Order: sequence, then C-alpha cells, then structure tokens
Amino acid sequence: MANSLINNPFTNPTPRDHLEGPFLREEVVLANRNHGILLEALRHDVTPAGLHYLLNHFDVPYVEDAATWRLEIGGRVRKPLALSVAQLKSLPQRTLRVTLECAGNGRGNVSPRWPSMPWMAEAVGTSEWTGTPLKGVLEAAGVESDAVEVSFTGIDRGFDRGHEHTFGRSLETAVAMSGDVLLVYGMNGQPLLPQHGFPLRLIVPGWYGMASVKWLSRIEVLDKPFEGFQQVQTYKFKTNADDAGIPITTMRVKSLMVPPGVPDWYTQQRLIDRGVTRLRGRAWSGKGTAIAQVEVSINGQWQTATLDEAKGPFAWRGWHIDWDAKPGQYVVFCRATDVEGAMQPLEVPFDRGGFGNNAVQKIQVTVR
Ligand SMILES: Nc1nc2c(c(=O)[nH]1)N[C@H]1C(S)=C(S)[C@@H](COP(=O)(O)O)O[C@H]1N2
Ligand SMILES: [Mo]
Repeated sequence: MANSLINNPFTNPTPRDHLEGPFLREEVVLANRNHGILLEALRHDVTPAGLHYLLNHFDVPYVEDAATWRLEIGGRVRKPLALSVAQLKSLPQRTLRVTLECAGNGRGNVSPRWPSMPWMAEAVGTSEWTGTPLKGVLEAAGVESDAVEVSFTGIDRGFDRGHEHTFGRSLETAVAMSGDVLLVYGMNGQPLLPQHGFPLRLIVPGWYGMASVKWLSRIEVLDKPFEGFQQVQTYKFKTNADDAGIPITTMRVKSLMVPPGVPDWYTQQRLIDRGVTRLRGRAWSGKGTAIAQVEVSINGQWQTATLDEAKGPFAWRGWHIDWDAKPGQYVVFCRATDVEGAMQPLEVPFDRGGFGNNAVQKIQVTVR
C-alpha cells in the first residue's frame, strides 16, 4: 500500500477540545505514568527522590552506560565541546535547593479543562540538585556576541499534535548565563534516577519545570530564537485558540497544605478530632522571590500563619498555624503572597491549556 494511503494517527491526530466532567481514558493513562507528590510528603523540607513529582512527555530513555554520555555544546560558540559526565563532575560543583512545579499543575481544576495530564495540585517537589553552573561551560565554549538564545535538547522523542520532535527548550542568553542555572548529575546526594534525567539534566531555578530539560545531550547557542515544538507550540498562556500567547517562564506564587487528619480511602476527604491541630504546608514563588505571608482561611475566617525558616531563594518555605477545631464541617485553605506583592487568586484562572493555575487549594474537613 502506498504510504500516502496510510492514515497515520500521529501526523494526523484526532483534534482535542476543552471538556467538563469525567476524566477521559487518555487523561487517566497519562496520570498513571506521571505521578504527583503525595501531599503528606509536603512535610519533608527536601522531597525524597521517589516522592518527587514526575512529568515525562515521551518514554524514559534507557541509558545503560553513563560513561559514554556526551554533552555537546555547539552553534554560535568559538570552541564547540563534547563533555563527558566525568568531565562535568571535575568542574566547580554547586548544590542548590530548588522547588520545581509543572506549569500544568492544577489543570484538572480548570473549567473547561484542556485534555492533557490532569494534575490537581500535586505537581511540585523540592530537591537538592548537584551539578556545575552552565555559565562556566558556556564561557569555556566561548559564546559569540551575536548569541540571543541557548537551546537544550534531551534524547526523548515522540509526537505531539502531529509533530515529531525531541524534547527541547531554550533560554535567553542572559538567563542561561546567570550562575544559578545548573548542569545537574545529582539529586539529594544520589545520582539522578532514570525518570528524573539520568545521567544529566538542566535545572533552571525559579522557572516552571518544562525549562529543566532532562537527559540533556545537546546545547546550542543560537543567533535567532529557538523554534522547537516545546518552545513555540506549547507552554504559552492563551485565552483562546487564536491568541498568540505569552510564553510561560517563572513560577507564580502558590501554597499547599499537608492534608490534616485522616483520609477516607475512596473520596480522600479528611476527618480530624476536635481540639488543637497544627496545620502545615509549603509556599513558594518564582524568580527567587521570597514569600512574604501565608494566610489560612477556615470557613472564611482568616488568620496569618507562622513562616518557618527560609531555606534558600529557590526553595519552598514551610508554614504552620494551630487551629482549635470544634466539631463541624469546614472548608480550609491557604493563600500565599510574595515580597513583590503577588497573591494567589481565590478563583481558578482560565487558561486555554490549563497552565499556571495558582488558585488556592480548598480542602473539605470534618471535625468530630
Ligand atoms: N527531556 C525532557 N525533559 C523534560 C521533560 C520531558 O518530557 N523531557 N518534561 C519537563 C517538564 S514539563 C517538567 S514539569 C519537568 C519535570 O521534572 P521531573 O519529572 O524530574 O519532576 O521536566 C521537564 N523536562
Ligand atoms: Mo511540566
């Protein structure tokens, strides 16, 4: 049969559209592959690696022998390089505690929702990432003066909306050259796990997760903007299909609560005993912006939470508050404000792709 007669479902996919109501089979399959943090694990300052959320567009590459891995640096550089992980490990080492959040976190609560990975609230985690600053490697390669962007490409490949591509993203040169962007080989003091980018990934502190390219194999310095699918065709805030969109960059201010009390298995609703109970959670923002305040609302009564010690500019901040709970039904939520004055909205902001939902997380609690 001639190729042209084969109706290729990848290059000619069924159109997707917004929907309400039950999750589709495709969304459930994605949710089974890409797990979130268990919200009780928000108790940990540093998320144990196995509890960190996971977002993979395609398959996790099988890297049998890290010794043969090379990171190529090319494009508009004076001296193209191909570095092994061992060579990167011999360069100045830096460990940064960084909270990562998926830009699609909260998509499942947007109405109508875009069919994709249906995150509710749990696509966030904090790790101690160890690597070497990208800046030093770019300087060693010698960035040409006409450089405008730097692109980063993994080795995972697949299709999205008819386009075959390898996962890749870019940063403006000035962002790439900020000393905080790291070429990472360690997570919480251990080698990266396969699903988190072994043997090498990028970490872009303060940005939503898509910027932190896993299985990083090529860096290209460009004299014009990068046109990769994941840069141009997605990760834009849009109000409708014709909207050119605003590129998604740094994280919006947000907070989450460790679910209080005990859950019901099926509904995951919460039950606590009367008396003083400590509510705890985490708050974070993007760009290294500190948290100024966390407020807690219990059936509409606002109180200011106590902030725990800050653990670095890019890591979430713990908070707590004591609640003398009386029997009844409650809706409990927390709201963070950062030092630039950005505050979480009470209502879910609409975005076409369900990106950037930083609305407060409302928890139903029964006190007995
Ligand atoms: N190569 C590659 N890098 C990637 C992705 C991917 O699918 N492929 N997903 C990105 C997205 S959307 C997010 S949110 C983070 C998730 O990182 P984690 O799975 O280590 O938590 O990785 C980013 N880097
Ligand atoms: Mo993501």
